[in-house]
Amino acid sequence: MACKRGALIVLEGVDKAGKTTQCNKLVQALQQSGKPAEMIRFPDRTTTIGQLISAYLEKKRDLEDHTVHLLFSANRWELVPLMKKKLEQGTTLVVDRYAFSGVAFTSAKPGFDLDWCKSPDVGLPKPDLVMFLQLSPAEAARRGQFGEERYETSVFQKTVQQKFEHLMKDTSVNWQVIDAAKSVDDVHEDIKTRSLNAILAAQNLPLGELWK
Ligand code: 2DT
Repeated sequence: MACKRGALIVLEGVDKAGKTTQCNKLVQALQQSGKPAEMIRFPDRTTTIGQLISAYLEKKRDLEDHTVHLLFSANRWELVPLMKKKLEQGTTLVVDRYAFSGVAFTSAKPGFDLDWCKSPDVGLPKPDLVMFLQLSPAEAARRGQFGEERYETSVFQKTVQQKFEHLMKDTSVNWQVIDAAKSVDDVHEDIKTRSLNAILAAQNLPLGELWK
């Protein structure tokens, strides 16, 4: 029996914006309202590729910059069959970071061209909704120290933010900016409303292909 597909919903944003907290709360709220939903996060550190990426992020090993970019992309592609299966079965996927983080973080490094960064992710399942949790660097700093992992410095995060702003100009992607400076509960309500709308809109549409 044909069933309505689930929506692919992505949360992006700079560090400290509350992405992971909001993904968890959204999945819980959707499930409570009777909508099948699951969370995925990228990088998925559990796979063989993900373990390499994790060691890189924890500074336990070095990897050449192009190489690690392609590994992050491969880490998404390896999950695509499972993602498609879940979406077809009617499960909404709430994704903590996706190809946009991939492009924003690598293109924040010197010498990386935006189009080169996008190319390995062209054709991935296209999100029905991408919410960007917007937070000023000052507010991010008020939320506490950055961690010890690679990329967790305020200088690098500012460049990443600029790259995200550039990516958000692309009208082929359904970007929605969320004010992440509000309380956790207010941000959640905002995200939930937008997600329920996206789920309704997606159920009769085919899944798209990103940047194609
Ligand atoms: P968290 O696990 O704390 O979210 O940090 N990153 C992520 C990339 O450089 N490229 C990517 O494709 C993705 C998905 C962002 C993960 C870190 O890895 C960065 C922060």
